[in-house]
Amino acid sequence: MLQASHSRLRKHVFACIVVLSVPLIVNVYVTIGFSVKKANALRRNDNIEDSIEAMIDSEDVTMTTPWLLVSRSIANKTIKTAKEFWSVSHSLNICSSSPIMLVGRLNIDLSDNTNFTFHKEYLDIISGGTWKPRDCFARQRVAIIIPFRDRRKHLEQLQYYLIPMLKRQQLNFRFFVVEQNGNNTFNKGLIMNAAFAEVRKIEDFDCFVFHDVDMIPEDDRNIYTCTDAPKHMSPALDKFGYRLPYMQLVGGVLSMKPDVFIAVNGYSNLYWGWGAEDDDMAARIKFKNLGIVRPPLTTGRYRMIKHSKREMNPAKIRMFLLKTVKNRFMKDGLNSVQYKTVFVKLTPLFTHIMVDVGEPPKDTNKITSMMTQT
Ligand code: UD2
Ligand code: MN
Repeated sequence: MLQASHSRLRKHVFACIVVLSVPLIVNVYVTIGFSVKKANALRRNDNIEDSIEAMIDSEDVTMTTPWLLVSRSIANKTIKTAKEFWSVSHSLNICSSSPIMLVGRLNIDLSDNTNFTFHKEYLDIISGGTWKPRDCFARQRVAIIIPFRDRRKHLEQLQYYLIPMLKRQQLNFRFFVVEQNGNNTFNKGLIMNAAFAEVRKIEDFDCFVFHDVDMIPEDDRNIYTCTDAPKHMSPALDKFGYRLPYMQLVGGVLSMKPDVFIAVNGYSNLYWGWGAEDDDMAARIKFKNLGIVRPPLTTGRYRMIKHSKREMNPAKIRMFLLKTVKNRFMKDGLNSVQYKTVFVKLTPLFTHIMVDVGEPPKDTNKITSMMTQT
């Protein structure tokens, strides 16, 4: 009897131990499972961080990037990161007009000591060259229009300084690089008009900044937004001893609201080769009584990357055109621009618009005779 009750007791104790240990085993198993999972997750995170670091440091990315098209995997990662970045939606306050992130005067190094092809700040740029602040509502949507041909290094140098600066300014921006196809004489005014027309088909903007590719801003307090009047943003240039050489200068960097650009009928289409299409724009602004706004010389500072002078528009034609602006500008400009769009491509840092603008009239006298008829 005692024997029997002992063996029953042993059975009970055994059953109790089994019952009690099950949760313990399950618990240990779950805990181990969780820690394995957590460890894996952390490792994955590390891997992602490592690979981003590797992307930034990689010679591969920086040395073999044709035309800034970084490898597909990086582009995809960048797009994914940026999409996640923007999927957060909440009601936002309007961004400050002088954000606290601004640093003032910038440290510009244009020597080959800097690698201009990649910057950490590029990681959340959406393909096509778009960005907007996440925690406030940008004051303006700004299109940066860069006339371009054969200045790839300048473009890399410009974006290297301008992208982080525009992010600090908390603007909603997008870069458009507008390239003239082929080797015919460059016509900056005409491709600016083509750019404006093409960009308007793609997206709405509050502000257009017409930006020479070789103009590097030296101070981030020069805010890239539009005022009601056209704003000449680059009054202080190293090349001119950081002084405005003449009151009517609007060359370099000029911002305009779209309705203002339309009111002056854009740029002239008739200036082939270097010179005076900017002075023609200044005359349009004058004839429309719009006035020119400028930042102070302390902040409207730029460095122009050194380059050789390009083929000039003959002085005779330039002078003739400048004398005829008043009677010509409402017929020659945005409303008469002729071009063909060769392609529009999204690259990681800008929207690339290739335009064919034909060739200049063979007979230089033709321009003057055309103008006499109008
Ligand atoms: C001055 C003006 C510029 C323009 C020009 C007269 C300033 C600071 N700049 O610049 O705005 O009006 O005189 O035409 O006043 N480009 C190319 N590839 C070329 C040629 C031109 O990309 O082969 C683009 C590029 O964006 C360049 C811009 O056109 O920055 C102006 O041409 P430039 O730099 O040769 O003329 P520059 O420095 O005399
Ligand atoms: Mn230049």
